Amino acid sequence: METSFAWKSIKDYQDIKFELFEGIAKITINRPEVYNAFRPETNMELIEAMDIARERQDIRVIVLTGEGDKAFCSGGDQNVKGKGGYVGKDGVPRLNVLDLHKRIRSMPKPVIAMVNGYAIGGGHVLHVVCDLTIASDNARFGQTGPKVGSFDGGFGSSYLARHVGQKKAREIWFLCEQYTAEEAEKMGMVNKVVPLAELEATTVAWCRTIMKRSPMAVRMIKRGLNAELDGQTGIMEMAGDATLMFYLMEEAQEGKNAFLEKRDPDFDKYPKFP
Ligand code: S0N
Repeated sequence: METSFAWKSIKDYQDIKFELFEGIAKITINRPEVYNAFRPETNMELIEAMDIARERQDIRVIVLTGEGDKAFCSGGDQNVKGKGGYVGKDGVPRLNVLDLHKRIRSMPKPVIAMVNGYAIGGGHVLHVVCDLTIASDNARFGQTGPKVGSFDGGFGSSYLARHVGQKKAREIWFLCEQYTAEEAEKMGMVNKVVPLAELEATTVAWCRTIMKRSPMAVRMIKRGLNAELDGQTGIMEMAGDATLMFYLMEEAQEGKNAFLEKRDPDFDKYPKFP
């Protein structure tokens, strides 16, 4: 099994690392001294990296992880929690991790959480929002909100309940206990558990398999699975991709060409599928 990969930096940041290997973008929260807790600046950098990963043609899959072998992410940085959110260097309180959730959710490429330790609080929500979770055997999962004065009633609850069921989701939030990687896998919120030493190799292997699949088919599956939960926004995302595919058809091009050529479009020549 390969154990090291030639990750190349895409862009330098303060709180994160953003690297590329083959078609895989790896985004690492790089604040190990606080178990990779996020502050507003961390989320701003994560959001920018996600936007770059969305745009770049040479990126097919995104992996989100944390630096070191202790934590994936321990949620909001309690040192900068103020009234109204987490306070950045500009003095403004923000809950901008929600903008990151939206980016991950609407990313037209798979986002894989590579959980290498604690996924706690907002860090737990981050792995929940990702499309797949691959965890090391030392990983621990749990919510802390009702213990430390926060909660996520958004994806961190409703999407979690789609993974583990309503009763278990309520248990996770009401009790604020921690769960082993094995327990999390049994509950259905983790796809695979591997020894820590094999975590990256396994994740890269899964990415390579996904990259052999049709990007459009994978994209549409993500849209379809999201649409069930995301209401009008989910329908809009899926309909947007249907429009994208329609634009690729001659039938749509005939409409545009007819307009530019100042003639009536001839749609009769296109098949009417039963
Ligand atoms: C992770 C835990 C369980 C690890 O325990 P352990 O092994 O005993 O290590 P510690 O000594 O506790 O930690 C090591 C060092 O790391 C620092 N640290 C850890 N977590 C944080 C943190 N979140 N913020 C700041 N520092 C942290 C420790 O202080 C320690 O440093 P030193 O060595 O210098 O003392 C344990 O650490 C733990 O329970 N951590 C806190 C987990 C937590 O409660 N996180 C916050 C939960 N709330 C949120 O995430 C907010 C969510 C949110 O903002 C939100 C709101 C609306 C909608 C969505 C969200 C969302 O985020 O999703």
